[in-house]
Amino acid sequence: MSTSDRVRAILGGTIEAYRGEPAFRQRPEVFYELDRIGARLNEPIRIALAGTLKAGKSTLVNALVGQDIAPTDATEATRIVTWFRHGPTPRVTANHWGGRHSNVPISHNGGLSFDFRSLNPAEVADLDVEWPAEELAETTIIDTPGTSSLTRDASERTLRLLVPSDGVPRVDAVVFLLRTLNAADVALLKQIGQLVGGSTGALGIIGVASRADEIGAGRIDAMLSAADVARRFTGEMNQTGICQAVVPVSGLLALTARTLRQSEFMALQKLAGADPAELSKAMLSVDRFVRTNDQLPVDAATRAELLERFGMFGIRISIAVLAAGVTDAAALADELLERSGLVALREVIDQQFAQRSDMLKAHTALVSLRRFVEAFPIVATPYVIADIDPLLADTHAFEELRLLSQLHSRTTTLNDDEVVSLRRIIGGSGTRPANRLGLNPEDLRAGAHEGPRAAFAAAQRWRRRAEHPLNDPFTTRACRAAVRSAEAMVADFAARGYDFNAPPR
Ligand SMILES: Nc1nc2c(ncn2[C@@H]2O[C@H](COP(=O)(O)OP(=O)(O)O)[C@@H](O)[C@H]2O)c(=O)[nH]1
Ligand SMILES: [Mg+2]
Repeated sequence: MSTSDRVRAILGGTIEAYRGEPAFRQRPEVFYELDRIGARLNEPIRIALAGTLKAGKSTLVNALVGQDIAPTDATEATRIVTWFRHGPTPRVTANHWGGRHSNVPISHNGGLSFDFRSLNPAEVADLDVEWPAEELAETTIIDTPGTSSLTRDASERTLRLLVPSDGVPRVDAVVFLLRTLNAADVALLKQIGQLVGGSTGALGIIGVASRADEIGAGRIDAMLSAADVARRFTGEMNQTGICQAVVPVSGLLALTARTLRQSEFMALQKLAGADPAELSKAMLSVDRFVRTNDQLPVDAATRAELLERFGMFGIRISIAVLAAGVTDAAALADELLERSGLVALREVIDQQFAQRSDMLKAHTALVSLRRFVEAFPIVATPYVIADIDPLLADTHAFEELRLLSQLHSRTTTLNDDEVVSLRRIIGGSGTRPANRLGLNPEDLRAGAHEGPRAAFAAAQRWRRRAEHPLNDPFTTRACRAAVRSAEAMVADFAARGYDFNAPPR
């Protein structure tokens, strides 16, 4: 039985138990809540974007969806938690605090904006945006108001979502955007980390060094310095033991790449063909770039529009790419997307969240259910908890997730190479066998023996390493987890009849 099925079984038993309690039979809200916990197991994984004000959260939502649907900058809507889900037609609903729902008119001028004239934002608990974007089919994305000491109300709304007082998780994973690493950010991150992982460590937070194109003041090597900053972030955030990975991303560049217009491509091409001396003078600063200048082949208004969409770094990079011989808009878009960091972020999201989405959702359901039966105690409460706790403790995938975050901050007696290979085998670079074993997918084709051999060797090696007399308890625990991960692959390989790229049975 899969972990999700076991969670469903526990939930079914719990619902029966509440039905058997006279005190609860007439309380539909209790059953509504239990149904909701179960329904979430079948829904897309929920990923929230959080971080300080103007960190670039809404822009990154748009970049991930590939469309301009999240309002950016300080409009009313950016002060409210907004859910972006897949739906057949565009629709925006405001959920009011009292439980009332109302339809919000959508207006389109460049980006999407919500018409709040008939609404009082203070009365709105959250906004629900349904949108027919393929990217949302398997992921629900939640945009949150920035956290800052200056906007208490917005910060509280975000905290209520990410660290709810009832302890019932509303989201499965968090992408946390940071431009700097200050004490307030770290404190919030820690608070979130405690909840996301229950009391036993984080189960899904990725750090993003955001607006990465601005880090090098728009210079062409900006993304390189952004990678340095991300490494420093990673180092410092690893000390906190909260994030599994930190990636530098420019949401602006990614969104522009995904929505590049032919007219923009043509304007950039004209600029790339301008007199080099004139062009480099104009590119010295933002002010110069948007100034009236008859020597440039593109008028000032168009240059200002380019600046808004690409940023100075994006324009520099585009001109360099065009000068290097790229001749069509699609190739330029690919190049920009790659450099934006979005491709890398998507890969990390896939490795850390999407491949584990069933496990993350099962974890959320177990933690939610545990809180629920404690909050509404019945005779069966201790029995339900007795079912949940061993599942939380024994499910190997949960242990992998806990270890992945703890390995950063805990000292072990493993050397650096061992840490790298241990992280990999417990799924730190993806949960597929090729990822875990560091093999090419071709090595795992039908009839090849590299896969089972590597998995078997890994199981033996980690078993020996687990028995080393100088291990501390944490090191032993991590090595034993690696043994279990390797053994699971050996078993899985055998079950697939040695066609290792076949789907698991
Ligand atoms: N240069 C640059 N600007 C960005 C980037 N992401 C967002 N911005 C700008 O920063 C401002 C705030 O962005 P927004 O997405 O609304 O931030 P939020 O408050 O975190 O949702 C907007 O003017 C964006 O155009 C980025 O990656 N690079
Ligand atoms: Mg925003």
